[in-house]
Amino acid sequence: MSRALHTPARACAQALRHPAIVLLAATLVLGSSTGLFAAPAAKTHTVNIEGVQFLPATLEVKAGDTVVWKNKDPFPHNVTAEKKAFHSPELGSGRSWTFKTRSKGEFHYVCTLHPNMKATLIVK
Ligand SMILES: [Cu+2]
Repeated sequence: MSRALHTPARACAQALRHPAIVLLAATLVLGSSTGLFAAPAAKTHTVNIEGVQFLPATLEVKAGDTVVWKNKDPFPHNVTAEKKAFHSPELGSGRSWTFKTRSKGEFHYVCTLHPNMKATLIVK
């Protein structure tokens, strides 16, 4: 009789040990996705195009961040980096262009329609 009670108890203990491992694994996965172990989540930055200028003229972001250029002028502009590291289509009034950064570096860019419009995107 005592053996009959002992065996199910041990089986129960083994079954409990297993979920504990699952729980630990789940905690680790959750921890990495919530930023406990991983780098902070990517951000989105905005550069306004207004008064024939890029504002801010210099923007520093982290690789993986996204940059959105918004044309607030009543006429078209574009965003064209040196060596075409990135290059938007022509952006009509009110249009925006989104670019997700990948490579690190200092990128000087202009609007080819108004070459005096110069700005810099620094990706760290
Ligand atoms: Cu322009």
